[in-house]
Amino acid sequence: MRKNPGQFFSAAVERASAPAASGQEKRDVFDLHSYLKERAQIIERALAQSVEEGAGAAARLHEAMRYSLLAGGKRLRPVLVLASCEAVGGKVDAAMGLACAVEMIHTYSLIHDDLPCMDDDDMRRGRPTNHKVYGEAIATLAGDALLTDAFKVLARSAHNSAPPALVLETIAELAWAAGSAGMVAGQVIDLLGEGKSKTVEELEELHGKKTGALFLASVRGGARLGGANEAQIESLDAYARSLGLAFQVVDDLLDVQGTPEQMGKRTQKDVERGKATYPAILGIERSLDLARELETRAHRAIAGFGDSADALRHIATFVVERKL
Ligand code: GRG
Repeated sequence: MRKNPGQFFSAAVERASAPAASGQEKRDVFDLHSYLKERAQIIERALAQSVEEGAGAAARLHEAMRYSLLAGGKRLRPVLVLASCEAVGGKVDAAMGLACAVEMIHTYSLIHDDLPCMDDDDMRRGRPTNHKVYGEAIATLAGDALLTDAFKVLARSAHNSAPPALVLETIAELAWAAGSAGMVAGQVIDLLGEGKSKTVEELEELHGKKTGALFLASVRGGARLGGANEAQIESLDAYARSLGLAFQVVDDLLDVQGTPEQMGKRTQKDVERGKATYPAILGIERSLDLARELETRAHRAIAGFGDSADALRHIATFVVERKL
């Protein structure tokens, strides 16, 4: 289905790496393409180790978990974990457990979201959805296991690489972001709101929970594990909130403007399911303006950081310019 995802990915990365406005020459040397490629490789290796191939009765479960977890994807959330850690001068090893945990939770949410009882989708990340290959029961359990094991992976990092007190705080924040106050709440609001109109404020609340909370936990957690002080976390918090919302505005636009080949999944879903979206409420042009405004806000939030935050700056641009 997805013919050449790299083509679209590279184009957006090139724009995000393009020379910035005058006065920002120092940032032009940053090569986002190489950065994302190198980070994705480290993350892929760590993820493959986080969910090992099972034996015996559980082999099928582990196969289903790995099928979706190692199916590619942009790896945006774990990259944000590592970039936030480095932005405050931390070493990526300290945040690798969190990087794996957020991607495992994200993957569980995609598997469950694709189930017939939710969005009922056949394609994800350019391949058949988990339940199409393994059946609904195993897909549900693969999602459950990814969610649970995510916290095991994060908790274990306290022994290996990060101060236990910081890991504990990060576990609590990640549980909040993924649970009944965050992502799951957002999903419920989304499902119950189908066919009903929404204001821009209501849409912001929905997406703040459904997708924004995990972005927020990724950035805040990565920074915390990297040794950030309160002021740095506050600035990065503002960055993450703008970035998460920009991501969602662009996601809505891509659902209208993208093709299944480009996206590796079905498009035009929001209209079909009667979901309120930014383009439906604001129109295409104003939605694009909003995404750019949010990108500017994200950049402004971390203006006080030095070169160590260049990756975060370029990622904000990439999120708005992306075509998948
Ligand atoms: C089932 C509890 C539960 C929650 C589901 C996140 C979510 C809530 C559903 C995913 C459906 C969806 C399309 C949400 C919109 C934004 C989003 C999360 C898109 C997918 O994220 P990407 O683009 O995906 O980062 P990749 O595949 O690149 O990782």
